[in-house]
Amino acid sequence: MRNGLTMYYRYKKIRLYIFSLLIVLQFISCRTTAPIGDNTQYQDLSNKLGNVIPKPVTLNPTTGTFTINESSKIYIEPNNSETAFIGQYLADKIKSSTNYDLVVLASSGIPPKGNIYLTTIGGDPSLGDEGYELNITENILTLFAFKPEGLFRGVQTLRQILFSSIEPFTHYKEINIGTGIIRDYPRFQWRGVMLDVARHFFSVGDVKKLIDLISYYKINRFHLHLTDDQGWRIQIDSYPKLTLYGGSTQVKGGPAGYYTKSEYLEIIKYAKERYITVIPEIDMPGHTNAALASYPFLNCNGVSPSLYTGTEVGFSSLCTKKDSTYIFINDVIKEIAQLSPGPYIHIGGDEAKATNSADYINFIEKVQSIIYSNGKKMIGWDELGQCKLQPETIVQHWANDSLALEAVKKGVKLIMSPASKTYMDMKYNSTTLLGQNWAGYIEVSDSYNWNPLTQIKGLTMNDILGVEAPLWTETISNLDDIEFMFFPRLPGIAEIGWSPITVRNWEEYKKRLSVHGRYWKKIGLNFYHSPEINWK
Ligand code: TNX
Repeated sequence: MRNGLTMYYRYKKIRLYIFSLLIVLQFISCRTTAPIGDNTQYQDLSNKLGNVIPKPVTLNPTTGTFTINESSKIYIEPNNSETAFIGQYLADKIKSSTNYDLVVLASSGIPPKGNIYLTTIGGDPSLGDEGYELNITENILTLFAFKPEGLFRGVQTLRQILFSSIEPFTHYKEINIGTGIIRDYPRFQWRGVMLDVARHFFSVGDVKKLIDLISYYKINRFHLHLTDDQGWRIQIDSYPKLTLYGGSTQVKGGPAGYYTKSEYLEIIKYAKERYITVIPEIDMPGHTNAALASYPFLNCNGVSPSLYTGTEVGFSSLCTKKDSTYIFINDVIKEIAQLSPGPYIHIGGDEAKATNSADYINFIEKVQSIIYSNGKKMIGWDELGQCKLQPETIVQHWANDSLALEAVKKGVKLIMSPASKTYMDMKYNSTTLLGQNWAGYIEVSDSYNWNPLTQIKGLTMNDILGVEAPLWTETISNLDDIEFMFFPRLPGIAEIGWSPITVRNWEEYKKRLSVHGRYWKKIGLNFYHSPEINWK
């Protein structure tokens, strides 16, 4: 009996060994570079160039096939370091998804068959700074643009075509993609994403990962909400306690942090390499508890409150009546302006419920002069609509239609971030664990099905600079959470900002989005598997 049992266990053990060996072998065969032929099985998914988000302005597929393989090269125009950088960026992205190690070479003429060519030579000015033309023939794939920025946007289109035509991270002997011509440029110049790093703090590494993800969808503005009641997140040399004390905690308490100037510059550089402008926001006069806690003189009674780790809004205010407050603001703005290559500084101005309306208006107008005297243009939320505004000031619409319209009547332009459509911290539905619901639930279709032009009655195209999707982080505390709230809603906002309204259609968009889901699964993105989408 005992013997029988031993035999039985030995048999089970051998079976386990064989089983494990099979798993290891299978794993190796998936991972190795053994060619598995071409990607014909995914050709239908490539839908003849059709799975691009945002949807291109014009897309004319032809019936041919363009093939790249391991020995294809990326040719770029000579003597242009920006184009060279973009060429290498494309090579790196292709390498990480296909394992093809494509060489980047300068070429003074049209390169040979089977290659990729990026050029701004003879670029068509009517494409604008961000437009591009992707011309794929059986012989060669050429990306033309008027500016390198346009090449970069076009490279995202190319990456998407490539990755929707294959199983990413699989090694192919050759990859076939459909031929045709895409001519493309944005509807709006402002296509932004905002991240609140004040309620919860996020590392430079996390921020870079987010920048990478949004650049895939042609986002060109990255707004950092750097200060709020719960934390001050950017180093200011003239007021070190803002970060050392004011940046020490976050929502629910515990240690947090801030960006040193060199870290902040690293973020700006990383964004700039992706043709994204960083917009710093220093919120005032409300949302300032972290500053008030750090420096008693900023309070009307000269007494600092404690640090705040809750999630209420609208209770704090800088003392709008003291001259020293404006000296402080000028000092801070001067340092931020020196750090920022971009033309804008966002001053918040929202939910200043602890400041009366006359004081508020006076405060914003003074701050506006400070911003312009430091060589920058001012941006603020809806509430700015009550104030006298400079023509170059921009209002970011979030909740108050009539204040936004007032601003427009004063001649300023709007960034459209209506909370009920673009607030990425709103829950998808009542079962979503993260997020809030004060502006309603926002399913993928809700954030896709709206038009910035008709969102507020009485706007014209000339009044609208573009769209932005903010993520407030009262309930969001890590990169997984950030991904879950942005995906899959952000690509829809990106499409609203880029694509003409005439090419947008939810039923058709859903199909494209599902193909992107395949890619997200591969890169381990933590996205919401919305039941509205038939995920591949
Ligand atoms: C409103 S939007 C705010 C933020 C909150 C957000 C939460 C805006 C200008 N202010 O302070 O974080 O709601 O959804």
